[in-house]
Amino acid sequence: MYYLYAKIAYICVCMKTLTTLIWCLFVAKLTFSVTVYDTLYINKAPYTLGSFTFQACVFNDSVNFKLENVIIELNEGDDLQLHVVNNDILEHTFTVDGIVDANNNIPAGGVKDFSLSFTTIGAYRFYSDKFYGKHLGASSIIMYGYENYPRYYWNMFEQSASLSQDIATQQVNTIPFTYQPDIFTINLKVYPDLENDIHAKINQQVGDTIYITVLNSGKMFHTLHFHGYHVEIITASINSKYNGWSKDSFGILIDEILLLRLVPDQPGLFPVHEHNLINVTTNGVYLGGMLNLLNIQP
Ligand SMILES: [Cu+2]
Repeated sequence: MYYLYAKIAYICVCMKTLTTLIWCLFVAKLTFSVTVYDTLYINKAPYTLGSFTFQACVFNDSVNFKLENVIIELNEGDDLQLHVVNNDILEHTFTVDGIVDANNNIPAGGVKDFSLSFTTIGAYRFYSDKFYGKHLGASSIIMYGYENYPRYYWNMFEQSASLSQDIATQQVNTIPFTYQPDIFTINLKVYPDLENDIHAKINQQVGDTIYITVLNSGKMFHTLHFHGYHVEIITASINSKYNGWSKDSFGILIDEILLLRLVPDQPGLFPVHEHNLINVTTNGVYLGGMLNLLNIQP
């Protein structure tokens, strides 16, 4: 009889442990899905790169203009609560392809809050869809998921000094057929400055699984050529026939975002660059512009 009581007591303890375990897993799931709060500032200012002076409009992390765009990284399951401050004297939008495309105007000098939820892991473009916004550089990346892997970001953009002045003063509202950029940038930097960009230069090891987001925020078609490795194109937002291809060179259409997976199979220091070599110059001097490095340790 005592044995039976002991057996029942043992089963009860086991059930309680199991219930506790299920409860813990439930709470853990709840706590893993968090709301991330962030503030973006739309800032506009002239800047000098090479020997040219441009007008730039960017999404910064403070009221002070910096020649860079914020990159937003979210874990899978996270929601984003965003406060956007427009420091420009012109109206802008906060637009995310497929996520935020209505009621998203932010008046000049005004603010607006946005709540974002994502259902598919991957890379998303956010930008001001005003002509004088995205064509002055207000275009960047939200990465949702892949948080357990190294993630890198290459935001390709090029600009003409005189055109940027005309865009800023709203004297043009289309890209002229004769458009000829003076400067070619990744993350608004040129080689060799890109060597110090933690989002651009890849420092990893053989066998790592690396995710690279490539965004074409520019006004022309871009191409990339990898030396040393092939990459798998996970998703291409416009040219979806690329999906699943393993290539060392490919194009990125205007406004397109690509998610790439690189698993290096050999050590070395290799370049990855725009395949149109004019785009690998700064002030007409080769090497510059859109040239980036892959540093892979054994
Ligand atoms: Cu090459």
